Amino acid sequence: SQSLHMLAVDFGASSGRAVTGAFNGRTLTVNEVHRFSNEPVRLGDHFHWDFLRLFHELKQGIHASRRMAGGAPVSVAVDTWGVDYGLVDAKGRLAGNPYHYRDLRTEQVMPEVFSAIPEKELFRMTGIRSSSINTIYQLYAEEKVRSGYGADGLKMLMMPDLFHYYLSGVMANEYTIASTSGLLDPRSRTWHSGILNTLSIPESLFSEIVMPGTMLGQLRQDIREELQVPDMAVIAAAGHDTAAAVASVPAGAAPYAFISSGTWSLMGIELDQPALSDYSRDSLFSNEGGAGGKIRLLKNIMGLWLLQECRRTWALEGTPLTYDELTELALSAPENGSYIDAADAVFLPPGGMPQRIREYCRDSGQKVPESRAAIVRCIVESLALQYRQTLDEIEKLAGERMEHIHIVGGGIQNRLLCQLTANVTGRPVIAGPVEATAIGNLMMQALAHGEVKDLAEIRQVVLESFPPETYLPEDAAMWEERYQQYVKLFKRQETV
Ligand code: ADP
Ligand code: LRH
Repeated sequence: SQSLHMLAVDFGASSGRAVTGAFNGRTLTVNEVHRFSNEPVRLGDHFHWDFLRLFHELKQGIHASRRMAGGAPVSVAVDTWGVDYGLVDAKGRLAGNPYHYRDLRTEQVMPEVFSAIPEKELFRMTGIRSSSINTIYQLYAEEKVRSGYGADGLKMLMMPDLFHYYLSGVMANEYTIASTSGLLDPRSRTWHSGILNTLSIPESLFSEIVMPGTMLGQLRQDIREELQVPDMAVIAAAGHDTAAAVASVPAGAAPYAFISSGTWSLMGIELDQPALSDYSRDSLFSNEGGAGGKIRLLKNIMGLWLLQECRRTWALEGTPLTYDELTELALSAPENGSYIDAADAVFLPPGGMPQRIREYCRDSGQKVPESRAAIVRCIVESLALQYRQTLDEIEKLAGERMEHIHIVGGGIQNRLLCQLTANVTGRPVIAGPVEATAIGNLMMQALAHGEVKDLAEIRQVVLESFPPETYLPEDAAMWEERYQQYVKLFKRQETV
């Protein structure tokens, strides 16, 4: 066939998948050839990703892709969740197992970092909201890195770069994933040497930044032989999953806000220049690097992590429930009226989520959601209300009204959340595609192959290939009233 054949491997925080894509110049056809869960491991006092397992799953995906109808893929690209990394020594060995961003070792070092560079200053320098998950605090917590002891020849590779290195032997730091580190200057799009020097993080850890859509190299010969696959190019597409998802939002010309909905809800807009005002910082936005030279101004909202964790706790207690059953529960629950602030970092660590939600409601003077049904409803309504608050802030920052909200990712399978988002924001919600991240990864590969020319063309292809679904707002007056109660509970600064 004349189509371009590619493979995307997308590692989310809760699951991963290998998806083949055939692009015929106008539309993209995708096929999931491998899916796996991503289960972090607590080892001693720390929380890690199981990198070897994940690399094995990546190989399984590559192997499975060779049977793609019409011929094996000519290229592969990996994207992952943000902020995490591995350290590789001068001999190419992985120095220790990568930490999970929810590991708490960073919390103690944040005050130390702020005494060297005040938090407000750090935001002006990087455009990134301070959060204990950020690479900057993780690297600062690595004593051997800071003391320089044993750091000779070490390289820091963010997760997609790490996978690409072990696939191809080529080391690079790709821009979109590097932008999640909290160590880039968002204007020059390079490592911020002032910050590195002040924090004694050696510049030698970092490689030159490559832009999304860069050909890195070829699949190593031993891997090709092991997996019995033909030659494949390894491409730095958009290494950050959220950047890949945003690249594939099937948007037209009207102003819109996006929500990439999965473990996290990432809500924001695209800009040409970073928004570094105090208002932007106080409203908890980050300026991350996007495809096509864009800045993704977005907020990390706890997202469906809240539900994932309740589900995990209830399964441990002997009540395993599917996501559909959880939604049924929420639909059966009476009007709730108790809310949490779903952007609050207290919900970051794993464990005991139902109880933490109850305590949060109690401590903010609200009725305590006792039943499972009440908790699920509290989560879903609180997410929708948080989206509304974030939309208000986005419109202040952008100085214009957003006509629609595009939601992409696994979270759109929660139809109740899509409908409530439309109701609470009063805007049509355009939902899809579910696999936006893998699709964005594939289309950024097509860009690297020269088969599409820019973001606008990518979005047109996605719109034609994966028609989205629209949810229209309902019960506007009731939700406006609830929103007014909600903002009184969780107030933030109001002036731009
Ligand atoms: P990530 O990439 O962060 O691992 P995904 O995009 O795969 O996340 O989305 C995972 C989320 O999608 C889950 O937390 C869950 O809430 C939601 N989800 C998955 N399947 C369903 C389903 N059948 N019904 C409703 N929600 C679902
Ligand atoms: C979503 C995501 C998000 C990051 C978080 C660590 O998967 O990439 O954009 O902030 O993981």
